[in-house]
Amino acid sequence: MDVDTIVAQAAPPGLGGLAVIRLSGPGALGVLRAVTPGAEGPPEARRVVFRSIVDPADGSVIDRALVTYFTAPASYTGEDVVEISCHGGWITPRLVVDACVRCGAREAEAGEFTRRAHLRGKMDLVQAEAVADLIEARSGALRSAAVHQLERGLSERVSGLRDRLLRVEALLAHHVDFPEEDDAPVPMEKVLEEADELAERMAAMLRTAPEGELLREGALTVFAGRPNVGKSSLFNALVGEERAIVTEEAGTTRDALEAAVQIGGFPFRLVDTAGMRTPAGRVEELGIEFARRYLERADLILYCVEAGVALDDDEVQFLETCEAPVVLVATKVDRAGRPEDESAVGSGQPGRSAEKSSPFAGRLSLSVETGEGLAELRDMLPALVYSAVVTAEPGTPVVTRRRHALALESAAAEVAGFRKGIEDGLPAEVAATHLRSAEMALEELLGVVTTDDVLDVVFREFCIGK
Ligand SMILES: Nc1nc2c(ncn2[C@@H]2O[C@H](COP(=O)(O)OP(=O)(O)OP(=O)(O)O)[C@@H](O)[C@H]2O)c(=O)[nH]1
Ligand SMILES: [Mg+2]
Repeated sequence: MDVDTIVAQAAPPGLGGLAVIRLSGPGALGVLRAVTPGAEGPPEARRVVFRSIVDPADGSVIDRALVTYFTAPASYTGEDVVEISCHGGWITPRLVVDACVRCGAREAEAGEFTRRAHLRGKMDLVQAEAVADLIEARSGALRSAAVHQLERGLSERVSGLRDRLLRVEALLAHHVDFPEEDDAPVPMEKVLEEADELAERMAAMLRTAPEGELLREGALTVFAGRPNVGKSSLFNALVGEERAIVTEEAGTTRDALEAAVQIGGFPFRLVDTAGMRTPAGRVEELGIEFARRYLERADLILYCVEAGVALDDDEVQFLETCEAPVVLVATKVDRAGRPEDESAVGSGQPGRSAEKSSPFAGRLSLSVETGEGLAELRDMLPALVYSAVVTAEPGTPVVTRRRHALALESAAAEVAGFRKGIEDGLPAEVAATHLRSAEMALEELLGVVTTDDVLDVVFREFCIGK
C-alpha cells in the first residue's frame, strides 16, 4: 500500500474565487501543521477552521484559507485527508502546493486520489471510472449515466450477475452430487434454464454498449448532399452560431467542419462537408474526398436535398451504399411548395420516421429561414442514434466503456461455452470451468481482482487532483 502523502490542486488552475488543494496520506496532518505554524494544536476532524498558510522557506504568509481535516478511514481516499480552500488564480494555489511539497508531500499523479480510494475499498473500479466520466461529461446523458454508475447502479447489476452465476454453480453441484437429505438431484434442464436466463441478462446489458461508448465521444453526424442545398445553413442552425460560411454560390464549403453539440441531452459531433458534384477544381476535389471519408465513418447521415427537387439516380445509388442510417432532409421548404407537392421527398409525413420499406431512417422538411422543422429534427435525432439507451428500462445501467463491454462479452461467451459443453456431453465438472472463468471476468470488471496494468489503464485518463 502507498505510504507517502500526496498533494494536488483539485480544481484546474486559473481564475476563480476559490481553489481546493487536497492532501492525502499518513503525513497529511504533519504537512498541514508545518504550513500553518502559528496554529494551536491539530484541527478537529471534519471541522472547518481558518488558518494562515505560511511559506516554510521564509515564513511569509501565502494566503488565509479554510482548512478541513478528515481522519482515516472516513475520507475520499480512506486515508487521512486535508483540504485547503484558498483563493483561486494562477499563483496562490501553486504556492500552497509548493509549500506542501517542501514540507514532505509528493505531487500526486493523475487519478491518484481516486486510485487510492479504490485500493482502500472506498469504491469499486466501475465507480472510480464513473468519477472520470462525471467530470468529463459534456452531455446530460453521459452525466446521468455516470451518476447512476457512481451510485453503484452498474456495480449492483454486475454483482447481481455474479450472484446468479454462483447460483448456477450451486445448482450444478447439486445435480452432480446431491446430499442424502435432499429429495432428488437438480435436473440438468433446471441448471441450463438458469444459465440461459443469466446469458439473457448479460445480453440485455450489452445491448446498450455500442451506444454507451458513443455517449463518451458523440455520434458522428455528417451533412451531405449536392452543392448549395443548404447544408452549411442547417449545420449553423444546429450549432447555434455562424460557424460555416454560407453563400448563394454552389461549392462554398471545401473543408469538413466539425462541431460538438448536445441535442436533447445527447452528444453529437456534427460535420459539415463539401457538396457532392463533379469538382470544379483541386481544392473542391479534396473537399469531396474528405466528405467521403467522413461518410464512411458516420454514425448518422443527414442527406439534404432542396424541397421539391427529386433525388437523381446518382444520389439514390450513393444513398444505397451508405451504411449509417440516413435522414432525408428537404431544405428551404419556405421557398418550395408544401411538402405534399413534392415528388421525391414529400411522400412521408414530415417529422416522422418513414415506413419500414423506405431506405431512410427518417425524413422531414425544414427551413432554416423560418425555423420550421428544426425542432422536429432535434426531436428525431437522439432516438435514431441512441435508441437502446433511450428505450432501455428505467434503471438499466448504460455500459459506457469498452472495458465493461469486453468483460461482459467474455463472461457471456463463457456461459455459452458452458451450455455447449453440457450439450456436447462434457462432464459437468469440466463444463463448470467456464462458469468460473465467467465469474473471473465479472470480478475483474468490478476490480475485485485487478492487476497494476488494469489500474494504470483506468486511471491514466484522469486529471491531476482527482
Ligand atoms: N430561403 C432559404 N434559403 C436558404 C435556406 N437554407 C439555405 N438557404 C440559402 O441557400 C444558399 C446555400 O446555402 P449553404 O448553406 O451555403 O448551402 P451548402 O449546401 O452548404 O452549399 P455548398 O457548401 O456550396 O455545398 C444560401 O444562399 C443560403 O442562404 C432556407 O431554409 N431557406
Ligand atoms: Mg456549405
